[in-house]
Amino acid sequence: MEFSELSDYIINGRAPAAEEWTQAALDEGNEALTIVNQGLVPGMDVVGERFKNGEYYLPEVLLSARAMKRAMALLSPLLARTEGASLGRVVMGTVKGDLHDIGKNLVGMMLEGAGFEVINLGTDVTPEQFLKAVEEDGAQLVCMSALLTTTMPVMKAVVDLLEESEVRQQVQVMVGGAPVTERYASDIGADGYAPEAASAVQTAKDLMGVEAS
Ligand code: B12
Repeated sequence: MEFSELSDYIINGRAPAAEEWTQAALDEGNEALTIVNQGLVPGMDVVGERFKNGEYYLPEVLLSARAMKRAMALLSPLLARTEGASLGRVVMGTVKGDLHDIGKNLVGMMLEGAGFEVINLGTDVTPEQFLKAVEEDGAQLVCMSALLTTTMPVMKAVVDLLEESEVRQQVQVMVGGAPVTERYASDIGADGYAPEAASAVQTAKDLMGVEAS
């Protein structure tokens, strides 16, 4: 099977075909992570390029996002590891005003797969909701995602709110999303940044003081 076939199904927004291909690839013994990295993400990269260049409009992007989600639904349980002690509790969400969740969910799946316990607050999450979740769930790591330059400042609002309440000392903050940079992360007072899901796992482990495996 060629992974480019799956990328094409994502690019062309063909959800049932993406789902069938993914199932067949799993049946053939391919690793879930390989399918994500070699089929799904390259497909979504092309979608992003086409959107940027004005070749794709929102309806096409939505169809691609739907195809991506269908395939991810099959892979998610396989990436999630259930056995063993938790490496730590993570609260994650896409910040207020922002509805992009594909990358965030990918990071969440990878963190779960690595052994973290992930509480996913979804999208459009207010600073108050982040704070409440940290307080109620006793999280040690907050992960925030933003895909719009206009919603990036909400990340700072969350850091500031955690700072104002007593909980900042007990949590690490990691941020990410296409427009976010390492520099921005440090400017707003976050503890960590990662450009993509695999390095997000390593950064999370570093922040939590977990030995590299
Ligand atoms: C899919 C998509 C959509 C879908 C979202 C579907 C969904 N459920 O997520 C829909 C169609 C809904 C959409 C809507 C809009 N979108 Co849009 N969208 C995209 C697109 C094409 C791909 C995003 C994606 O899923 N990428 C694939 C994933 C795997 O990558 P990722 O998100 O970057 O995540 C990776 C890393 O960033 C990182 N990461 C992500 N989060 C986190 C968090 C942490 C803690 C860490 C460590 C790492 C991390 O790891 C991930 C995995 O490797 C991008 C283009 C692009 N190049 O990003 C535009 C893009 C983000 N959208 C854009 C725009 C403008 C919009 C709209 C405003 C359009 C409109 N006029 O209505 C709306 C806004 C809606 C809203 N309020 O949020 C612009 C943003 C421009 C800007 N700089 O602000 C982009 C860049 C397109 C463009 N070039 O113009 N969009």
